[in-house]
Parts: sequence; C-alpha cells; structure tokens
Amino acid sequence: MRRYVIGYPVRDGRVLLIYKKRGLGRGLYNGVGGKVEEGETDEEALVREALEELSIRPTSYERVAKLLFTDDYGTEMDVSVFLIEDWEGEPVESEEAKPEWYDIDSLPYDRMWEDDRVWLWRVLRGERLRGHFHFNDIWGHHEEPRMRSCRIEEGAPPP
Ligand code: 6U4
Repeated sequence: MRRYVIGYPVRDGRVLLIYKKRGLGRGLYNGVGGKVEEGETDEEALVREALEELSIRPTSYERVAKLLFTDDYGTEMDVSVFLIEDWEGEPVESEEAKPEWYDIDSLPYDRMWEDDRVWLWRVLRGERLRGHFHFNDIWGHHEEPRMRSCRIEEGAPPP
C-alpha cells in the first residue's frame, strides 16, 4: 500500500495550511506532504516535503493520526498525520503550495477534503486517532471525489 505523510505546522492556536496548486487535491487546502519515497522513513518524508513545498525544516513534530483512504477503484493510501510544533525558516510559497495561516477554530472546511472536517479539528485539540475513509473516486478520474463512509477509532496511531 502506498504510504503518504501530511504535516500541519501549529503555533499560538493557529495552523498553517497550504493551498494546493497542483497534484492530488489541487484547488483545496491541506497540510504539507506527499508520498513517502522508497527507503525513506515517514519523518524523513515529512521534512523533505515541508522543505520542498514551503522551505521550512520541521525540527519538532509528533505523529497524531493514521488514516486509511480507499476508493471504489482500488486506491489504498496509508497516511500518517503529524503536528509540526517547531521548524526552521519562514514559510515561502512554492510552485506546488501557497501557505496561509488559519485559527484552528475557523478552518476553510468547505475548501478542504471532505474527511478533514471529521478528524482534523480533533487532532488539533489534542486527540490521537485512527481513521478509515472510503471515497467513490479519490483521484477524480471518473467522478467528482465524494466521501462514502468514515470510521474513527480513538487512541494512539500504530506505527
Ligand atoms: P508529486 O508527484 O510530487 O506531486 P507528492 O507531493 O508526493 O506528489 P501528493 O501531493 O500527490 O504527493 O500527495 C497527496 C497528499 O494529499 C498527501 O499528503 C496525502 C493527502 N491526501 C490524500 N487524500 C487525502 C484526503 N482525503 N484528505 C486529506 N489529505 C489527503 O486531508
């Protein structure tokens, strides 16, 4: 199964989202992240993606959730979610991503993946969880992506 990471820099009750300019989730707000490359740990992928997308180097982070995304066409994505508590550098817009700060209580859920409104506020408030979200068509090749079902289990995510 393909592994991915997503990271959310947090500071003073705010979270740094990116407006995704290309790739999966284009036109939506999300965390920094992407595929975990061959031979890389999740943490190495998180640092690399944050540098590539925002020019920041995470120095303190914690894995807070593990999400499984599936769809009717056989897609299976295993996504580790991190909160990034500290980093070096100032976020800079890249070809892939435009950074924007939001209060954790007013995230732009209507312009984010549908599952985010189910789990993201919970991890931003300190919960740890595992989730499984099933979509019709994650990549949108055949239909507009829509969440079909979701299941959340509370507790620390497995490795
Ligand atoms: P390249 O090929 O470099 O553009 P890469 O940056 O490695 O790709 P990308 O951007 O396609 O990967 O990764 C997709 C990102 O979207 C991952 O961080 C996981 C995240 N993602 C996928 N489905 C999601 C969903 N339903 N909800 C969510 N994030 C999702 O919040």
